Amino acid sequence: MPLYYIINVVFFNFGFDFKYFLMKKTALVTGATSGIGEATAIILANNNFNIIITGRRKNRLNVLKEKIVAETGADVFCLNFDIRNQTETEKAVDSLPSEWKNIDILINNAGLAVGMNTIDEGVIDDWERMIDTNIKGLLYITRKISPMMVEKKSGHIVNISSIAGKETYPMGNVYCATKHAVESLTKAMRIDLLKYGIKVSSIGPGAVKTEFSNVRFKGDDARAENVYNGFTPLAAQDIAEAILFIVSRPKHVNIDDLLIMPTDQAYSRDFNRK
Ligand code: NDP
Ligand code: 8X3
Repeated sequence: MPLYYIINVVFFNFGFDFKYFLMKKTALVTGATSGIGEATAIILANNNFNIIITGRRKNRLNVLKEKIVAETGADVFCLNFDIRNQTETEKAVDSLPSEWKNIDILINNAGLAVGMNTIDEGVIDDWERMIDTNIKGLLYITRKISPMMVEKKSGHIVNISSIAGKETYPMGNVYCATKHAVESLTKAMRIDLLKYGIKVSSIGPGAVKTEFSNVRFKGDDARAENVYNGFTPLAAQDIAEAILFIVSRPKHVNIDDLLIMPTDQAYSRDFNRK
């Protein structure tokens, strides 16, 4: 008789279906309220994962949860916090019910670019928002989740880097530096977690049409739209499909690094605009 069946019978009276948690893996996706994170949460839910979705916009989390539950039948848990705040991040993870703490996959996706200026005209607050989110936030959540993976000697961390983590382009200074840091931290995590059998992967997209440019240009939507003029950018779904590929490889296979570009983009600065 399968173990989940026995446990289910035991817990049946409490109305709790343990079968789910024994058969499905759990993925935590940071920054799931839009773009790549949202598409990733949906595709993983469609592929037998239960999902923890995180972000600052609580209403968006609730709407996404309803959609995923209705469309996929996956279980979804919302964690509403600002990843720049270490205390909030720790409290959010601590607040997970015990059956949700068995996290198999951490998708470190929450991130942003703010502003585009030369270094001499840089806005300090923009710099701090990028450093606090893309580097420190990624570290806070990883510091919280990785010991759980170490304890069970399995897990997979997928860091969302960028072409900006491989190259530096004009006025991209601090954003590029944060994504170079993500590349470096990915390598460091892989070395430190190697002996526990924990996989660490990095995925670096070129231009993806999400809310990224609207955020970068602080709500100047016309300027944001202009970024994608005359060529076909990647869609969030393209990256989500690659993430699904990465996390569904056999146990002995790790995808270290995946750089994904629009066909119409070469490196960070060359675009085939019609
Ligand atoms: P979006 O702006 O569409 O999504 C960003 C997500 O990050 C949102 O869910 C947002 O949630 C979350 N986030 C931002 N700041 C915080 C914070 N302080 N606390 C918690 N969550 C936060 O952009 P993308 O989907 O494009 O970006 C996702 C990742 O992909 C980022 O790391 C980005 O750097 C990277 N990337 C994007 C590319 C692109 O061209 N779009 C290319 C290469 C990499 P909320 O606002 O609700 O908190
Ligand atoms: C986002 C892509 O080229 O705007 O990371 O930096 S780019």
